[in-house]
Amino acid sequence: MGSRVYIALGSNMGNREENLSRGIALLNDLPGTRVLKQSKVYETDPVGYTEQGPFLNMVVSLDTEHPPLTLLDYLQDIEKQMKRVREIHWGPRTLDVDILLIEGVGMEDVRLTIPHPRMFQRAFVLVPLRDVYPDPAVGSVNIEDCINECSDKEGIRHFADVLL
Ligand code: GSY
Repeated sequence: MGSRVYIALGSNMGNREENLSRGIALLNDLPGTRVLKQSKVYETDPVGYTEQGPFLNMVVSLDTEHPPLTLLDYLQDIEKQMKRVREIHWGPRTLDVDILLIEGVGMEDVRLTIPHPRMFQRAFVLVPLRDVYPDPAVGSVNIEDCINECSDKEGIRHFADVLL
């Protein structure tokens, strides 16, 4: 069915596990969409704006019948439903939902770039991606090699195998 998509989730406000759980349930409830795999849960030191609490980060794979920009609309709606508040740009958020990869798709649109333009520099994305991605490399880019070059790799801690 449709396209295989890899999505990153992050939360560092409120009940972080509950936010991730609810976000994944909302993804699975989207029409024509089915969540396939969930990564382990990682607690990660904030990257960028560092005066904020640690994140919980995960990656899920899903199949969807929607084209990329329609899926993006749905994801932004999920972030709204989660009452995402962002008083500081790059600051704390209840739930962040980002499209990383869509199999067979490379695109640059004002709203959406695929693959995600910063994903290969962020261990908080690549470590959970490695749990669910079927190959050791994305195209010609080896995931493990990228993780080793990420400046945030020391700030990633295993938090839980699965969400409760
Ligand atoms: O890009 C997503 C939001 N975000 C994160 C995040 O999810 N995890 C960590 N560790 N740092 C972050 N900085 C931002 S912005």
